[in-house]
Amino acid sequence: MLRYLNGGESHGKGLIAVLEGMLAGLPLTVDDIDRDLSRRQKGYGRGGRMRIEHDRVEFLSGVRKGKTLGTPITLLVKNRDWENWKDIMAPEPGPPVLEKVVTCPRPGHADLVGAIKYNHRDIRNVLEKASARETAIRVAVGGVAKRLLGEFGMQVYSYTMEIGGVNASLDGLTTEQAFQQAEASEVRCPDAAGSVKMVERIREAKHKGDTLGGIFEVVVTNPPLGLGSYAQWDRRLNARLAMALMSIQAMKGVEVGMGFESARRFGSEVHDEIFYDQKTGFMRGTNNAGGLEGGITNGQPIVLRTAMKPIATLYAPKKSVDIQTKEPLEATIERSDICTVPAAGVVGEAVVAFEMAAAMVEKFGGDTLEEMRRNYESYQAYVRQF
Ligand code: EPS
Repeated sequence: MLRYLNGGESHGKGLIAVLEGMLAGLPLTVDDIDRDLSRRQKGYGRGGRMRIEHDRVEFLSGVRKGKTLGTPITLLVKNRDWENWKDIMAPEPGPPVLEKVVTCPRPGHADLVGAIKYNHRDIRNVLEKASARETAIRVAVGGVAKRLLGEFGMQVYSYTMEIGGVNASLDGLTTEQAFQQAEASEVRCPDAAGSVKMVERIREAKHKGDTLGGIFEVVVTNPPLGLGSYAQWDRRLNARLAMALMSIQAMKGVEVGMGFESARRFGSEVHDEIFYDQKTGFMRGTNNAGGLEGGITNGQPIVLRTAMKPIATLYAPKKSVDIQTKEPLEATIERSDICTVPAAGVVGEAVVAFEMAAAMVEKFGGDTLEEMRRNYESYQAYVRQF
């Protein structure tokens, strides 16, 4: 079983994760992970914090001389901003730093529900872990997972489909091309004209003191047929992937393949017909299912789209109520981003990669990479002759 836990406050010393169940013998370096950490920090619409942080991972356990040991992998991403927050965030007992106490909850954030649930009178005790800063360590975990998937020819891509109602056109692009073009765009959108309009829309939001959400797509290429299962509800891989994506801060919906559009069509327009060829075996002409049927991968690329709401921290704040005085107030203005859809795509890749790696460990098992490879290859030979 592959699993992880993470901890860390947004302005604490750093973020950590313990990833347990990774096989021994997987080649792994910090560079594999730092690339994605820096991709997550980019994107037009990011706020001031990203000029402070230069996220890098450190392995505290589980990796030796460039290979995993099969023991828990402890990952650390330090917060540079900690230097500015040492007194405010100090673990030692002491009086609060009054000017940093937050008493006005932001609509749309975890602030109010978190304060009531945990009986915090300083909302900072809520927002520090609820913060999307956490996504940095999730990207680090995803980096390890991607390394495993890469050994089995799987790639995880993402790109921006929509920001604030402006869509991208992906007409005629392969997934790889869309990804390459997205990497060159400051909003991670494959469509150059769409990118320009998205940047304009973010600029417009910034000017108004507002924020914007959007939609990103994650694609996993070359998955083996047979990950996940219909045998029990919580083994359905589509459900696990949706949960992983919905667990990212600010996500409001997930579509698989044709998704919501399939609800508007006739069955004959939706289901992917089955063909057979001696050389390649079973094939499909289309991929409306997004690579998942019955909660199981069908060998086609996995296609997932996720909707992100606009960030809850507005420079032109909305009405709220002070939790101490009960007086109406305008929600606290914390430093914030305007739009993080480009970064959210990178986080989406990571959480999807983790679920795929967990499904690989579940199906092919083994304690070492070589053992998993043997199991994988004999299974693939079986599938080919079925
Ligand atoms: C966030 C608020 C901002 C973002 C942060 C998420 O942080 P700060 O208040 O320190 O400027 O920059 O995102 C990150 C730090 C990050 O690494 O993505 C929030 O309240 O959720």
